[in-house]
Amino acid sequence: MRYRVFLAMFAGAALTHSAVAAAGAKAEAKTEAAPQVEVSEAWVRGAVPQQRATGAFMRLRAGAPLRLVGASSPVAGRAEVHEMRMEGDIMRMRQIASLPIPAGETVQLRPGGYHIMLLELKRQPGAGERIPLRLEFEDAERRRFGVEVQAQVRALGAGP
Ligand SMILES: [Cu+2]
Repeated sequence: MRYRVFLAMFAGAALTHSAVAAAGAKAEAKTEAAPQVEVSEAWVRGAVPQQRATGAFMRLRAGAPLRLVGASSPVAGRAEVHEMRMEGDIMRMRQIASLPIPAGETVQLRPGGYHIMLLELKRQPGAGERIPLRLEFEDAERRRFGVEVQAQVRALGAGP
C-alpha cells in the first residue's frame, strides 16, 4: 500500500530529465518497498577543451532516508561528491563521503553548493549534449543501489 502511495507521488514528476528508480531487486516478504529516489533537472556544466574537471548538478528527492555515496560517468575518469564551504573568506570545495537525502526533502546540488565533481574528463562535454551519470545511493540498512540519469550539458557560465 505504501508502495502505491510512493508511485502516485512520483507519477506527477515525469518531467524531462527526471528519473524514478526502484532499488532492491530482491523483494522479500515483510520488507518494506524498495527505496525510491527522484532525480530531476540534472545538468552538467560545459567545459573548455583543456579543462579536466566540471560539475554536475540536480535535485534529489527520496521517499525514505538515503545517502548519495558516489557517482560515475563514461566521460570522467572518476567522480566525487563535493561540498562548498567557507574557509576564512575563501570558498573552497572538498570531497565528502556521503550526502544525506532526508525522506521527503528535496536536496539541491547546485553551483556554490553540493555538486558532483567529474574529474579526469575524457572529452569536452558539448552544450546541449546529454551525459549519462550513474548515482550511487545507500539506504538506512546500508544497501547500495545505482540510479542512471541523463544530464544535459549547459554552456559554460550557465547557472540555474
Ligand atoms: Cu567540486
